[in-house]
Amino acid sequence: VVLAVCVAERKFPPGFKFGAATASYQVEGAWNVSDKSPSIWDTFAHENPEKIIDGSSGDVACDSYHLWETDVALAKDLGLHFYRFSISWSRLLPNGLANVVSEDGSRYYNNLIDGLLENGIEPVITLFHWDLPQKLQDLGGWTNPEIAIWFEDYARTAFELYGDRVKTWLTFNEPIIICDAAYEKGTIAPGIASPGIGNFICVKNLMLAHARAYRIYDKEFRPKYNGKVGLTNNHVWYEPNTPDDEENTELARDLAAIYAHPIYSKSGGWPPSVEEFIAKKSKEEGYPRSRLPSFTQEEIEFIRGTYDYYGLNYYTSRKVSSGVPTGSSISWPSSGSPEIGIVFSSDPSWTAGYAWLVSYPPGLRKQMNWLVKQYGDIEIQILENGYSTPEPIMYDTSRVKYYEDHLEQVLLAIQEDGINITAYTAWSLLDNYEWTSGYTSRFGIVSVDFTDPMRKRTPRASAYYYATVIKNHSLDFPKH
Ligand code: GBH
Repeated sequence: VVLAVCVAERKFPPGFKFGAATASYQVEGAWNVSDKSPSIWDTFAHENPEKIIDGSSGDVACDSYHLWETDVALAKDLGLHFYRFSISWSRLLPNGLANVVSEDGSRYYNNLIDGLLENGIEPVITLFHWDLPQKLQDLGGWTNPEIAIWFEDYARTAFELYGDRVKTWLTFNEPIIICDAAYEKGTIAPGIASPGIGNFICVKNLMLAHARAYRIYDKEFRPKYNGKVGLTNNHVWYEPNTPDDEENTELARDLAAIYAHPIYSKSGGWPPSVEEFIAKKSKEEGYPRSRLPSFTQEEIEFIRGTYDYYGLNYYTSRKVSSGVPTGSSISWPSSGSPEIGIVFSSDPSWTAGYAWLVSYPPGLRKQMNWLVKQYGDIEIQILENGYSTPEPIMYDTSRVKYYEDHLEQVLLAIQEDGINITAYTAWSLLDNYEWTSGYTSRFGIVSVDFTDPMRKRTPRASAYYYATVIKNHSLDFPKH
Protein backbone atom coordinates (compact mmCIF):
# COMPACT_ATOMS: atom_id res chain seq x y z
CA VAL A 1 0.00 0.00 0.00
CA VAL A 2 2.76 2.39 0.99
CA LEU A 3 4.62 1.63 -2.23
CA ALA A 4 1.50 2.24 -4.31
CA VAL A 5 1.05 5.64 -2.70
CA CYS A 6 4.70 6.50 -3.36
CA VAL A 7 4.39 5.51 -7.01
CA ALA A 8 1.28 7.56 -7.44
CA GLU A 9 2.94 10.54 -5.84
CA ARG A 10 6.32 10.00 -7.49
CA LYS A 11 7.92 10.50 -4.10
CA PHE A 12 11.51 9.62 -3.25
CA PRO A 13 12.07 7.24 -0.33
CA PRO A 14 12.61 8.83 3.06
CA GLY A 15 16.32 9.37 3.63
CA PHE A 16 17.09 9.65 -0.09
CA LYS A 17 19.65 12.45 -0.48
CA PHE A 18 20.06 15.14 -3.11
CA GLY A 19 23.30 16.99 -3.75
CA ALA A 20 25.42 18.78 -6.32
CA ALA A 21 29.05 18.38 -7.31
CA THR A 22 32.15 20.25 -8.44
CA ALA A 23 35.87 19.44 -8.68
CA SER A 24 38.94 21.31 -7.47
CA TYR A 25 40.60 22.22 -10.76
CA GLN A 26 37.27 23.09 -12.35
CA VAL A 27 36.20 25.64 -9.73
CA GLU A 28 38.93 26.65 -7.28
CA GLY A 29 41.29 28.82 -9.31
CA ALA A 30 44.12 30.18 -7.10
CA TRP A 31 46.37 27.79 -8.95
CA ASN A 32 49.59 29.19 -7.48
CA VAL A 33 48.66 30.75 -4.14
CA SER A 34 50.75 30.10 -1.07
CA ASP A 35 52.73 26.85 -1.27
CA LYS A 36 50.45 25.04 -3.73
CA SER A 37 52.50 23.31 -6.42
CA PRO A 38 51.30 22.82 -10.00
CA SER A 39 49.07 19.91 -10.93
CA ILE A 40 49.14 18.18 -14.31
CA TRP A 41 46.18 20.35 -15.32
CA ASP A 42 48.07 23.57 -14.58
CA THR A 43 50.87 22.27 -16.79
CA PHE A 44 48.62 20.89 -19.52
CA ALA A 45 46.48 24.02 -19.89
CA HIS A 46 49.46 26.37 -19.73
CA GLU A 47 51.64 24.44 -22.15
CA ASN A 48 49.01 23.21 -24.62
CA PRO A 49 46.41 25.96 -25.03
CA GLU A 50 45.75 24.62 -28.53
CA LYS A 51 44.32 21.47 -26.94
CA ILE A 52 41.68 23.48 -25.07
CA ILE A 53 38.81 24.69 -27.29
CA ASP A 54 39.04 28.31 -26.08
CA GLY A 55 42.71 28.16 -25.07
CA SER A 56 41.74 28.81 -21.46
CA SER A 57 42.94 27.39 -18.13
CA GLY A 58 41.55 26.95 -14.63
CA ASP A 59 43.90 29.61 -13.22
CA VAL A 60 40.92 31.51 -11.83
CA ALA A 61 37.91 29.40 -12.89
CA CYS A 62 35.02 30.16 -10.49
CA ASP A 63 37.53 31.47 -7.93
CA SER A 64 35.89 29.22 -5.36
CA TYR A 65 39.14 29.29 -3.41
CA HIS A 66 38.17 32.84 -2.45
CA LEU A 67 34.41 32.63 -2.96
CA TRP A 68 33.62 29.33 -1.21
CA GLU A 69 31.28 31.07 1.23
CA THR A 70 29.11 32.13 -1.70
CA ASP A 71 29.05 28.53 -2.92
CA VAL A 72 27.99 27.32 0.51
CA ALA A 73 25.23 29.94 0.61
CA LEU A 74 24.00 28.81 -2.81
CA ALA A 75 24.02 25.17 -1.73
CA LYS A 76 22.00 26.16 1.31
CA ASP A 77 19.46 28.17 -0.72
CA LEU A 78 18.97 25.16 -2.97
CA GLY A 79 18.33 22.96 0.06
CA LEU A 80 21.10 20.52 -0.90
CA HIS A 81 21.58 17.63 1.51
CA PHE A 82 25.21 17.28 0.48
CA TYR A 83 27.87 19.02 -1.55
CA ARG A 84 30.42 16.88 -3.38
CA PHE A 85 33.78 18.57 -4.00
CA SER A 86 37.34 17.36 -4.48
CA ILE A 87 40.64 18.04 -2.78
CA SER A 88 43.48 19.35 -4.89
CA TRP A 89 46.29 16.92 -3.97
CA SER A 90 49.03 19.48 -4.69
CA ARG A 91 47.24 22.14 -2.64
CA LEU A 92 47.18 19.87 0.41
CA LEU A 93 50.53 18.16 -0.17
CA PRO A 94 52.78 20.51 -2.17
CA ASN A 95 55.39 17.78 -2.59
CA GLY A 96 52.85 15.20 -3.66
CA LEU A 97 54.33 13.07 -0.87
CA ALA A 98 53.06 13.35 2.68
CA ASN A 99 56.14 14.82 4.35
CA VAL A 100 54.78 18.38 4.16
CA VAL A 101 51.13 19.28 4.73
CA SER A 102 50.27 22.77 3.53
CA GLU A 103 48.83 24.86 6.32
CA ASP A 104 47.07 27.04 3.83
CA GLY A 105 45.66 24.09 1.88
CA SER A 106 44.47 22.22 4.95
CA ARG A 107 42.84 25.39 6.30
CA TYR A 108 40.98 25.98 3.03
CA TYR A 109 39.26 22.57 3.11
CA ASN A 110 38.69 22.85 6.86
CA ASN A 111 36.83 26.10 6.37
CA LEU A 112 34.77 24.70 3.53
CA ILE A 113 33.83 21.59 5.51
CA ASP A 114 32.91 23.59 8.60
CA GLY A 115 30.99 26.12 6.52
CA LEU A 116 28.93 23.36 4.95
CA LEU A 117 28.22 21.64 8.26
CA GLU A 118 27.20 24.90 9.93
CA ASN A 119 24.58 25.21 7.20
CA GLY A 120 23.35 21.65 7.55
CA ILE A 121 25.01 20.41 4.35
CA GLU A 122 27.03 17.19 4.36
CA PRO A 123 30.48 17.39 2.80
CA VAL A 124 31.24 14.56 0.36
CA ILE A 125 34.89 14.44 -0.69
CA THR A 126 36.54 13.11 -3.83
CA LEU A 127 40.24 12.54 -3.18
CA PHE A 128 41.21 12.45 -6.84
CA HIS A 129 39.38 14.33 -9.56
CA TRP A 130 42.19 14.30 -12.12
CA ASP A 131 44.60 17.03 -10.89
CA LEU A 132 47.66 14.93 -10.02
CA PRO A 133 50.64 16.82 -8.58
CA GLN A 134 53.00 17.49 -11.50
CA LYS A 135 55.88 16.27 -9.33
CA LEU A 136 54.34 12.81 -9.23
CA GLN A 137 53.65 12.87 -12.96
CA ASP A 138 57.34 13.56 -13.47
CA LEU A 139 57.90 10.18 -11.82
CA GLY A 140 55.46 8.41 -14.13
CA GLY A 141 52.14 9.25 -12.50
CA TRP A 142 49.64 6.41 -12.73
CA THR A 143 52.10 4.21 -14.60
CA ASN A 144 54.49 4.03 -11.63
CA PRO A 145 53.43 1.24 -9.24
CA GLU A 146 54.72 3.33 -6.31
CA ILE A 147 51.72 5.62 -6.81
CA ALA A 148 49.54 3.21 -4.84
CA ILE A 149 51.66 4.06 -1.80
CA TRP A 150 51.77 7.79 -2.56
CA PHE A 151 47.99 7.73 -2.81
CA GLU A 152 47.64 5.79 0.44
CA ASP A 153 49.68 8.43 2.26
CA TYR A 154 47.65 11.24 0.71
CA ALA A 155 44.39 9.50 1.62
CA ARG A 156 45.55 8.96 5.20
CA THR A 157 46.42 12.65 5.49
CA ALA A 158 42.92 13.60 4.32
CA PHE A 159 41.21 11.04 6.59
CA GLU A 160 43.26 12.29 9.55
CA LEU A 161 42.45 15.93 8.87
CA TYR A 162 38.79 15.65 7.94
CA GLY A 163 37.51 12.16 8.80
CA ASP A 164 35.90 13.37 12.00
CA ARG A 165 33.47 15.49 9.96
CA VAL A 166 33.37 13.88 6.50
CA LYS A 167 31.40 10.65 6.32
CA THR A 168 31.34 9.94 2.58
CA TRP A 169 34.59 9.57 0.65
CA LEU A 170 35.36 8.81 -2.96
CA THR A 171 38.86 7.74 -3.82
CA PHE A 172 38.49 8.33 -7.56
CA ASN A 173 36.33 10.18 -10.01
CA GLU A 174 35.90 8.17 -13.23
CA PRO A 175 38.96 5.92 -13.46
CA ILE A 176 37.98 5.22 -17.08
CA ILE A 177 38.74 8.83 -17.96
CA ILE A 178 41.91 8.92 -15.83
CA CYS A 179 43.32 5.89 -17.59
CA ASP A 180 41.80 5.91 -21.07
CA ALA A 181 41.59 9.58 -21.96
CA ALA A 182 44.84 10.49 -20.17
CA TYR A 183 47.08 7.44 -20.85
CA GLU A 184 45.52 5.76 -23.90
CA LYS A 185 44.34 8.62 -26.13
CA GLY A 186 46.30 11.38 -24.47
CA THR A 187 43.49 13.84 -25.09
CA ILE A 188 43.58 15.16 -21.51
CA ALA A 189 46.37 15.80 -18.99
CA PRO A 190 49.02 14.47 -18.87
CA GLY A 191 48.44 13.80 -22.59
CA ILE A 192 50.11 10.40 -22.92
CA ALA A 193 49.06 8.43 -25.99
CA SER A 194 49.85 4.80 -25.27
CA PRO A 195 46.90 2.83 -26.64
CA GLY A 196 46.33 -0.56 -25.10
CA ILE A 197 49.39 -0.24 -22.84
CA GLY A 198 49.35 2.92 -20.71
CA ASN A 199 45.66 2.64 -19.90
CA PHE A 200 46.01 -0.92 -18.60
CA ILE A 201 49.05 -0.16 -16.45
CA CYS A 202 47.13 2.81 -15.07
CA VAL A 203 44.05 0.82 -14.12
CA LYS A 204 46.04 -1.86 -12.31
CA ASN A 205 47.88 0.75 -10.22
CA LEU A 206 44.70 2.70 -9.64
CA MET A 207 42.82 -0.37 -8.36
CA LEU A 208 45.65 -1.06 -5.90
CA ALA A 209 45.73 2.59 -4.82
CA HIS A 210 41.98 2.52 -4.20
CA ALA A 211 42.21 -0.70 -2.20
CA ARG A 212 45.03 0.67 -0.03
CA ALA A 213 43.03 3.80 0.77
CA TYR A 214 39.93 1.73 1.54
CA ARG A 215 41.82 -0.66 3.78
CA ILE A 216 43.51 2.01 5.86
CA TYR A 217 40.13 3.69 6.31
CA ASP A 218 38.69 0.37 7.41
CA LYS A 219 41.47 -0.30 9.88
CA GLU A 220 42.45 3.11 11.21
CA PHE A 221 39.40 5.35 10.77
CA ARG A 222 36.16 3.41 10.44
CA PRO A 223 36.10 2.33 14.10
CA LYS A 224 36.02 5.94 15.29
CA TYR A 225 34.37 7.74 12.36
CA ASN A 226 32.09 5.14 10.80
CA GLY A 227 31.99 6.67 7.31
CA LYS A 228 31.72 5.21 3.81
CA VAL A 229 34.39 4.86 1.14
CA GLY A 230 33.92 4.05 -2.52
CA LEU A 231 34.67 5.48 -5.91
CA THR A 232 32.57 6.66 -8.82
CA ASN A 233 32.56 5.16 -12.29
CA ASN A 234 31.44 6.82 -15.48
CA HIS A 235 29.20 4.53 -17.48
CA VAL A 236 27.90 5.20 -20.96
CA TRP A 237 24.99 2.82 -21.52
CA TYR A 238 25.62 0.74 -24.66
CA GLU A 239 22.99 -0.87 -26.84
CA PRO A 240 23.52 -3.01 -29.94
CA ASN A 241 22.75 -1.34 -33.26
CA THR A 242 21.67 -4.65 -34.80
CA PRO A 243 21.30 -8.15 -33.31
CA ASP A 244 24.75 -8.89 -34.75
CA ASP A 245 26.27 -6.30 -32.47
CA GLU A 246 25.09 -7.89 -29.26
CA GLU A 247 28.31 -9.68 -28.40
CA ASN A 248 30.46 -6.59 -28.94
CA THR A 249 28.03 -4.54 -26.91
CA GLU A 250 28.35 -6.80 -23.89
CA LEU A 251 32.14 -6.74 -24.36
CA ALA A 252 32.05 -2.93 -24.40
CA ARG A 253 30.12 -2.96 -21.12
CA ASP A 254 32.64 -5.43 -19.68
CA LEU A 255 35.61 -3.40 -20.91
CA ALA A 256 34.25 -0.34 -19.13
CA ALA A 257 33.85 -2.56 -16.07
CA ILE A 258 37.59 -3.20 -15.70
CA TYR A 259 37.20 -0.22 -13.35
CA ALA A 260 34.56 -1.99 -11.27
CA HIS A 261 34.92 -5.75 -11.51
CA PRO A 262 38.12 -6.07 -9.40
CA ILE A 263 36.35 -4.24 -6.55
CA TYR A 264 32.66 -5.12 -6.83
CA SER A 265 32.43 -8.62 -8.28
CA LYS A 266 32.24 -11.73 -6.12
CA SER A 267 35.22 -13.30 -7.91
CA GLY A 268 37.47 -10.21 -8.08
CA GLY A 269 40.07 -9.54 -10.77
CA TRP A 270 39.38 -8.48 -14.35
CA PRO A 271 36.12 -9.36 -16.09
CA PRO A 272 36.87 -12.81 -17.57
CA SER A 273 35.60 -11.81 -21.04
CA VAL A 274 38.05 -8.89 -21.17
CA GLU A 275 40.95 -10.89 -19.77
CA GLU A 276 40.43 -13.50 -22.46
CA PHE A 277 39.88 -10.99 -25.26
CA ILE A 278 43.01 -8.92 -24.53
CA ALA A 279 45.17 -12.02 -23.98
CA LYS A 280 44.11 -13.40 -27.36
CA LYS A 281 44.65 -10.11 -29.16
CA SER A 282 48.02 -9.54 -27.51
CA LYS A 283 49.17 -12.97 -28.67
CA GLU A 284 48.05 -12.28 -32.23
CA GLU A 285 49.92 -8.98 -32.09
CA GLY A 286 53.14 -10.76 -31.12
CA TYR A 287 53.36 -9.77 -27.48
CA PRO A 288 54.94 -12.41 -25.23
CA ARG A 289 52.25 -11.75 -22.62
CA SER A 290 48.90 -10.01 -22.35
CA ARG A 291 48.91 -6.23 -22.53
CA LEU A 292 46.47 -6.34 -19.62
CA PRO A 293 48.78 -6.85 -16.62
CA SER A 294 47.78 -9.66 -14.33
CA PHE A 295 47.05 -9.50 -10.63
CA THR A 296 48.51 -11.97 -8.15
CA GLN A 297 45.93 -13.94 -6.18
CA GLU A 298 46.91 -11.88 -3.18
CA GLU A 299 46.22 -8.63 -5.06
CA ILE A 300 42.86 -9.93 -6.23
CA GLU A 301 41.86 -10.60 -2.62
CA PHE A 302 43.29 -7.27 -1.48
CA ILE A 303 41.14 -5.31 -3.96
CA ARG A 304 37.97 -7.40 -3.88
CA GLY A 305 35.19 -6.02 -1.68
CA THR A 306 36.82 -2.66 -0.97
CA TYR A 307 33.62 -0.65 -1.20
CA ASP A 308 30.75 0.66 0.88
CA TYR A 309 28.63 1.80 -2.09
CA TYR A 310 28.72 1.92 -5.90
CA GLY A 311 29.23 5.44 -7.26
CA LEU A 312 27.73 6.05 -10.69
CA ASN A 313 28.21 9.00 -13.03
CA TYR A 314 25.76 8.77 -15.91
CA TYR A 315 25.27 11.25 -18.73
CA THR A 316 24.64 9.53 -22.03
CA SER A 317 24.12 6.36 -24.09
CA ARG A 318 25.39 4.96 -27.39
CA LYS A 319 24.54 2.43 -30.09
CA VAL A 320 27.33 -0.01 -30.87
CA SER A 321 28.34 -1.09 -34.40
CA SER A 322 31.45 -2.84 -35.73
CA GLY A 323 34.01 -0.58 -37.30
CA VAL A 324 37.32 1.12 -36.93
CA PRO A 325 37.07 4.39 -35.05
CA THR A 326 39.21 7.11 -36.59
CA GLY A 327 40.13 10.75 -36.08
CA SER A 328 38.11 12.56 -33.50
CA SER A 329 35.97 9.51 -32.88
CA ILE A 330 38.61 7.46 -31.08
CA SER A 331 37.59 8.73 -27.71
CA TRP A 332 36.42 5.96 -25.39
CA PRO A 333 33.97 5.80 -23.68
CA SER A 334 31.64 7.93 -25.81
CA SER A 335 32.90 7.77 -29.39
CA GLY A 336 34.30 4.34 -30.09
CA SER A 337 36.75 1.67 -28.96
CA PRO A 338 39.70 0.85 -31.22
CA GLU A 339 40.50 -2.01 -28.83
CA ILE A 340 37.25 -3.82 -29.61
CA GLY A 341 36.83 -2.42 -33.10
CA ILE A 342 33.52 -0.70 -32.55
CA VAL A 343 32.13 2.73 -33.27
CA PHE A 344 29.41 4.44 -31.32
CA SER A 345 26.47 6.39 -32.62
CA SER A 346 23.30 7.86 -31.29
CA ASP A 347 19.81 6.54 -31.90
CA PRO A 348 17.53 8.81 -33.92
CA SER A 349 14.93 8.59 -31.16
CA TRP A 350 17.37 9.89 -28.52
CA THR A 351 17.38 13.63 -27.90
CA ALA A 352 20.41 15.39 -29.30
CA GLY A 353 22.12 17.56 -26.72
CA TYR A 354 25.32 19.55 -26.87
CA ALA A 355 28.46 17.82 -28.28
CA TRP A 356 28.77 14.26 -26.88
CA LEU A 357 25.82 14.58 -24.53
CA VAL A 358 22.86 12.84 -26.16
CA SER A 359 19.99 12.50 -23.71
CA TYR A 360 18.58 9.00 -23.24
CA PRO A 361 17.07 8.86 -19.73
CA PRO A 362 16.15 5.13 -19.80
CA GLY A 363 19.88 4.42 -20.23
CA LEU A 364 20.37 5.40 -16.59
CA ARG A 365 17.86 2.83 -15.36
CA LYS A 366 19.19 0.14 -17.70
CA GLN A 367 22.77 0.79 -16.59
CA MET A 368 21.79 0.39 -12.93
CA ASN A 369 19.97 -2.85 -13.68
CA TRP A 370 23.06 -4.13 -15.45
CA LEU A 371 25.23 -3.25 -12.44
CA VAL A 372 22.91 -5.04 -10.02
CA LYS A 373 22.89 -8.08 -12.28
CA GLN A 374 26.70 -8.11 -12.27
CA TYR A 375 27.45 -7.26 -8.67
CA GLY A 376 24.33 -8.11 -6.69
CA ASP A 377 22.23 -5.95 -4.44
CA ILE A 378 24.68 -3.06 -4.01
CA GLU A 379 23.88 0.40 -2.70
CA ILE A 380 24.09 2.80 -5.65
CA GLN A 381 24.82 6.48 -5.20
CA ILE A 382 24.37 8.52 -8.36
CA LEU A 383 27.26 10.94 -7.97
CA GLU A 384 26.96 12.85 -11.25
CA ASN A 385 24.24 13.48 -13.80
CA GLY A 386 23.71 16.67 -15.74
CA TYR A 387 23.38 18.57 -18.97
CA SER A 388 25.34 21.23 -20.80
CA THR A 389 24.54 24.06 -23.15
CA PRO A 390 26.99 26.15 -25.18
CA GLU A 391 25.25 29.40 -24.22
CA PRO A 392 24.91 30.81 -20.72
CA ILE A 393 21.10 30.97 -20.95
CA MET A 394 19.21 31.56 -17.71
CA TYR A 395 15.87 30.03 -18.67
CA ASP A 396 17.37 26.61 -19.33
CA THR A 397 14.30 24.53 -20.16
CA SER A 398 16.33 21.79 -21.88
CA ARG A 399 18.32 21.25 -18.68
CA VAL A 400 15.16 21.20 -16.57
CA LYS A 401 13.73 18.55 -18.85
CA TYR A 402 16.95 16.51 -18.67
CA TYR A 403 16.84 16.52 -14.86
CA GLU A 404 13.15 15.74 -14.66
CA ASP A 405 13.39 12.84 -17.13
CA HIS A 406 16.44 11.33 -15.43
CA LEU A 407 14.99 11.70 -11.94
CA GLU A 408 11.91 9.90 -13.19
CA GLN A 409 14.11 6.96 -14.23
CA VAL A 410 15.71 6.98 -10.78
CA LEU A 411 12.25 6.65 -9.24
CA LEU A 412 11.32 3.84 -11.63
CA ALA A 413 14.52 1.98 -10.77
CA ILE A 414 13.73 2.30 -7.07
CA GLN A 415 10.02 1.54 -7.25
CA GLU A 416 9.72 -0.94 -10.10
CA ASP A 417 13.13 -2.62 -10.06
CA GLY A 418 13.76 -2.45 -6.31
CA ILE A 419 17.27 -1.03 -6.72
CA ASN A 420 18.82 0.44 -3.58
CA ILE A 421 19.62 3.97 -4.79
CA THR A 422 20.37 6.32 -1.92
CA ALA A 423 21.64 9.54 -3.51
CA TYR A 424 21.41 11.70 -6.60
CA THR A 425 23.92 14.40 -7.55
CA ALA A 426 23.56 17.20 -10.06
CA TRP A 427 26.65 18.02 -12.10
CA SER A 428 27.19 20.80 -11.58
CA LEU A 429 26.40 23.33 -8.90
CA LEU A 430 28.25 25.92 -11.01
CA ASP A 431 29.31 26.57 -14.57
CA ASN A 432 33.00 25.72 -14.46
CA TYR A 433 36.15 24.83 -16.37
CA GLU A 434 34.97 21.94 -18.54
CA TRP A 435 38.44 20.44 -19.18
CA THR A 436 39.35 20.55 -22.90
CA SER A 437 36.11 22.41 -23.61
CA GLY A 438 37.31 25.26 -21.39
CA TYR A 439 34.43 27.64 -20.64
CA THR A 440 32.49 26.79 -23.82
CA SER A 441 30.32 24.10 -22.26
CA ARG A 442 28.08 25.05 -19.35
CA PHE A 443 26.86 22.46 -16.90
CA GLY A 444 25.84 24.71 -14.00
CA ILE A 445 22.39 24.88 -12.50
CA VAL A 446 23.90 28.15 -11.31
CA SER A 447 25.52 30.31 -13.98
CA VAL A 448 28.87 32.00 -13.48
CA ASP A 449 29.86 35.19 -15.26
CA PHE A 450 33.47 34.50 -16.23
CA THR A 451 33.91 38.06 -17.55
CA ASP A 452 33.16 39.46 -14.09
CA PRO A 453 36.17 39.65 -11.74
CA MET A 454 33.76 38.76 -8.93
CA ARG A 455 32.56 35.72 -10.88
CA LYS A 456 28.93 36.59 -10.14
CA ARG A 457 26.77 33.50 -9.65
CA THR A 458 23.09 33.49 -10.71
CA PRO A 459 20.76 30.52 -10.24
CA ARG A 460 19.09 29.31 -13.44
CA ALA A 461 15.57 27.97 -13.90
CA SER A 462 17.04 24.48 -13.37
CA ALA A 463 18.30 25.53 -9.92
CA TYR A 464 14.78 26.57 -8.93
CA TYR A 465 13.42 23.34 -10.37
CA TYR A 466 15.94 21.21 -8.47
CA ALA A 467 15.32 23.13 -5.23
CA THR A 468 11.60 22.44 -5.60
CA VAL A 469 12.16 18.71 -6.14
CA ILE A 470 14.36 18.62 -3.04
CA LYS A 471 11.88 20.57 -0.94
CA ASN A 472 8.96 18.34 -1.94
CA HIS A 473 11.09 15.17 -1.98
CA SER A 474 8.99 14.33 -5.01
CA LEU A 475 8.65 14.95 -8.72
CA ASP A 476 5.05 15.98 -8.21
CA PHE A 477 4.35 19.45 -6.95
CA PRO A 478 2.14 22.33 -7.98
CA LYS A 479 3.52 23.91 -11.14
CA HIS A 480 2.90 27.51 -12.10
C1 GBH B 1 32.49 14.04 -15.93
O1 GBH B 1 33.13 13.54 -17.06
C2 GBH B 1 33.51 14.62 -14.98
O2 GBH B 1 33.53 13.93 -13.75
C3 GBH B 1 33.36 16.08 -14.73
O3 GBH B 1 34.54 16.59 -14.22
C4 GBH B 1 32.91 16.75 -15.99
O4 GBH B 1 32.91 18.14 -15.88
C5 GBH B 1 31.53 16.27 -16.31
O5 GBH B 1 31.47 14.86 -16.34
C6 GBH B 1 30.96 16.80 -17.60
O6 GBH B 1 31.70 16.40 -18.69
O7 GBH B 1 35.49 12.93 -27.17
O8 GBH B 1 33.13 12.55 -27.47
O9 GBH B 1 34.38 11.11 -26.04
C7 GBH B 1 32.30 13.00 -18.05
C8 GBH B 1 33.06 12.15 -19.02
C9 GBH B 1 34.60 12.02 -20.73
C10 GBH B 1 32.69 13.35 -21.08
C11 GBH B 1 35.27 12.60 -21.93
C12 GBH B 1 33.36 13.95 -22.29
C13 GBH B 1 34.90 13.53 -24.08
C14 GBH B 1 33.91 13.59 -25.22
N1 GBH B 1 33.65 12.90 -20.12
N2 GBH B 1 34.26 13.00 -22.89
S1 GBH B 1 34.26 12.47 -26.55
